[in-house]
Amino acid sequence: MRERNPLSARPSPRVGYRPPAGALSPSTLAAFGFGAAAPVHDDPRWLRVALEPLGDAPAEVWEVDGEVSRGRQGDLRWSRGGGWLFAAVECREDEHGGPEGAARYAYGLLSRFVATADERHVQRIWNYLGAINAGNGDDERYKHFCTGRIGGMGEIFAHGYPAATAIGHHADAALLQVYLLATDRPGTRVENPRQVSAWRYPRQYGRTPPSFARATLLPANDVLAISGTAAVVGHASAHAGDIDAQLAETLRNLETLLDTSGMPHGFGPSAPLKVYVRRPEDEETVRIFAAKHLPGAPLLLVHGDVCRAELLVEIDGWRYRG
Ligand code: 3EB
Repeated sequence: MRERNPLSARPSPRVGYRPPAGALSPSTLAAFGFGAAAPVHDDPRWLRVALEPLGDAPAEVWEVDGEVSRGRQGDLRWSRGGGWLFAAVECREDEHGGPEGAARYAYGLLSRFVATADERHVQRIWNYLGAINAGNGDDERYKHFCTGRIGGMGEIFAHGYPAATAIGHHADAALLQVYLLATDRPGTRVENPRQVSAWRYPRQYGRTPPSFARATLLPANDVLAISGTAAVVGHASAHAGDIDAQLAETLRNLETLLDTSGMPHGFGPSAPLKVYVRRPEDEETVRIFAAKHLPGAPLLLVHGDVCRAELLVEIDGWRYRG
């Protein structure tokens, strides 16, 4: 058996989109189906995400080097292998008093679980909640989610926030899904010099600022894990209602993250991306933009609402160095 050099970080999971059949192999850390028509597998590594695909409905698959073990503990399920940990919580807000209580509960479970794991450095986290923009002003559901999230974040987040995505789904509005990727050493958090860090957003965006980093360079320096990225410049939303201009601004933000982290320019075959589209009728516009500006990038488009009502599109994903 080959010994692992203790000074070198484990290679990052390989992320790809595949047909859902056969998505799970012994070295699969996690796999995701999208929407109500996705298959159900009784395996803790499989999560059916409550976002409907636009167009093809591939599965997203994370592969690691090594055998993967797995288990469940109440509302939490986990898998680990090759130095990497996947953990997910699904819960119902009506059992936790609403979006704030559900977020506090989900983050509490995840924080306590990760705190006792070897893989305690959370690199990336995803959040899907229903009716994200319902409610006015400080009562918008996303803002309550932000308060619960920070309340449930334990010690493991005390040294800085992971890269994240928070998107509104259109399934059962009470369903909250949160999942994360962690490993045994810290990654490098990356902020975007074009944007105010989310945790410093001014009061107008809510009582509790969103707690996430713009990206994480994974410990082996081989992949940039990119947070949900939208047309935010400074702290303001740009180009309200204009899908073409928002896509162009989002791409400027994505390119800035590559520059800032020292990753090579451009998004192509080594950058699997997800695009969250508020208005399904914008699918064609998004595909035309992607064909031109993200040539060859594996893409998964889903119907999802960005956490600010005026934003029509958000893009997240991975940029592998080679
Ligand atoms: C923004 O830039 C857009 O609350 O976890 C993007 C990524 C956004 C993550 C989150 C929110 C989150 O502020 C919104």
